[in-house]
Amino acid sequence: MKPSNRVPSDIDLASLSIDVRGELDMPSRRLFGKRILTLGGLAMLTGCSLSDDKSVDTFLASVSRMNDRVQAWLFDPNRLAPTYTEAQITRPFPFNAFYGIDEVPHVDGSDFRLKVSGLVRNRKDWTLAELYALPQAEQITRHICVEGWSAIGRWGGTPFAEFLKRVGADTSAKYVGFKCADDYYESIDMRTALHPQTLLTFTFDGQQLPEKYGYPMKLRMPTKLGYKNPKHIMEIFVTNTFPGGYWVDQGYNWFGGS
Ligand SMILES: Nc1nc2c(c(=O)[nH]1)N[C@H]1C(S)=C(S)[C@@H](COP(=O)(O)O)O[C@H]1N2
Ligand SMILES: [Mo]
Repeated sequence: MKPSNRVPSDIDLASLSIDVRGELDMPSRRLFGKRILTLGGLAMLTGCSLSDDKSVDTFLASVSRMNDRVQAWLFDPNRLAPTYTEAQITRPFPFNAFYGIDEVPHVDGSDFRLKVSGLVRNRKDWTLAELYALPQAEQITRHICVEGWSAIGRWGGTPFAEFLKRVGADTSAKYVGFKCADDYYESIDMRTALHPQTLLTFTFDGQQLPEKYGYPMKLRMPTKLGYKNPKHIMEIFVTNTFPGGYWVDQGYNWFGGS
């Protein structure tokens, strides 16, 4: 399927912006922990199958009309995102970043160390070999970008919940944050971090993750919009202080239509 590259005209990003920190801290928002929006749930609510470009555009337009609070109350965090067959993979898979493909960061894998910090018991740095030796899983899922395109890809890596367990993360903490080799940064809620389809990925389509898709690793969450999925991850930290993200700090909603 060819990405449409069309920005749905009725997406009003400004209207998505709320102070999510206030929302999370209010006791009356306790449901937050239980019902986090998933793409699957949203697809059902908006009546979109997410099976073709038009359906995805309609879906994105619907999502843009809901604010974070509405989303947080409505959805079951344990719902699984749809998976696809090998034949449905989008080829070539699109590249996207806040810069052009010529500026993709180059990370040297041989002396690379993933930093793990914050509320974790084991602050050791990880080599790629150590990460590759962790239990591996694969998924063929749809990546949906707010810019109006979506594509199906196949990613392989270690279940993020498993990784968090190995580093002794405090899973009662609120957020997991990511620092990337470019100036990108992101953060996600702990429920999503522990979701069974959230993978710390090292491969794309059975090959080492290409530079353009986020070498050495990308966090892949089919329950989140594309911009929530950080590429070129250099550091992972666990925190109770809202870390924000590259786009949310410019007005996108923090849940990312998740
Ligand atoms: N480090 C980093 N991660 C990033 C971005 C970025 O610019 N830098 N862009 C995000 C956006 S908006 C999208 S749609 C996806 C694109 O991933 P792809 O190149 O694998 O399609 O990466 C996300 N993660
Ligand atoms: Mo995106």
